Amino acid sequence: MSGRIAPAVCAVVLGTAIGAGVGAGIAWAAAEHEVVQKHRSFRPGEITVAAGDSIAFLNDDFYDHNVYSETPGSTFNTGVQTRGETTRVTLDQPGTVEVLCKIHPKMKLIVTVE
Ligand SMILES: [Cu+2]
Repeated sequence: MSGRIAPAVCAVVLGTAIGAGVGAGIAWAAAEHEVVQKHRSFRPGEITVAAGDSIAFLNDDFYDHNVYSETPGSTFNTGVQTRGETTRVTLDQPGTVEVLCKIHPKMKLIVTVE
């Protein structure tokens, strides 16, 4: 082999490192996801994120919104957001998080935190 590592060996080593990292709950690089509030609804209406990721809630609507969650372990309240405002929320607890708007009861976002 004269000092070189075969590609197949590299792939196995990399795969093992990633597997160990996930198993230990290590956050590699927390991602940010965007959810837009438009026409009195969340877009998208469902999103899957990794624990430790953040969601940027952008109000791109003609109305004020007030995003919140009362899901145990993932409670938050952005307060009233006016048009053009973005508020970031970090979700650390794996599970299903129900996100609602205090101003518009029909608005609902389901976040799956893995
Ligand atoms: Cu709203």
